[in-house]
Amino acid sequence: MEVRSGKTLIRTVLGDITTQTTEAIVNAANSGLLGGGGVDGAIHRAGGPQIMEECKEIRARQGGCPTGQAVITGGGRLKASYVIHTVGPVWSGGNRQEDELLRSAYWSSLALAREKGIRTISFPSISTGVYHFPVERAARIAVKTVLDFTGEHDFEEIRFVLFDQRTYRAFEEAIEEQMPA
Ligand code: AR6
Repeated sequence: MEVRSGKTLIRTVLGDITTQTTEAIVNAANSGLLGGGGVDGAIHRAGGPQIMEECKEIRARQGGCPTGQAVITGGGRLKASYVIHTVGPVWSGGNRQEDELLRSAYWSSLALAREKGIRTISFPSISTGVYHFPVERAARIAVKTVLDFTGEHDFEEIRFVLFDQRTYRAFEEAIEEQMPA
């Protein structure tokens, strides 16, 4: 589906984020920045070792990436020129600032992209895999954060790339809910 928020095109796509042609793709990383499973593993496999080299430099410089924040590397062999690595919260019942930290992961990624002059960006569904954040709740937060950000700043396109039908539906429903026709 495609909608507009101000000048920004917001799209949902069912698919694999590693093949997207937006200038940047976002990685659902962990604070250590040393790779892992899920979308993180897929991005490092597809992008090759250069991305990990840059992650290690960031680790050496600043000791990783706290939950809710974001860092940027090149895209290695990916079509995307940049990977923005953000760290979503691990779900532990909802009383440990999980909502705020998830919002912050999306917001920090968008702020960093804007700082770098990036105009098109793809997001996966942060925290809803290994980190077990409930997907409908996460989708509402993701969409709200993108709508709030694009209320202040334009992108050309912000794309949500969802890996399975249930997640795809959750994002579509969140958009329908928050952008009544
Ligand atoms: N393209 C798009 N989405 C994908 C892809 C892909 N190629 N592969 C998986 N997903 P997860 P998290 C979806 O677990 O919950 C890692 O080990 C997946 O189906 O990747 O934030 C990191 O190193 C789900 O909908 O991220 C961290 O330790 C979504 O991406 C930890 O997992 C997020 O699932 C982060 O966990």
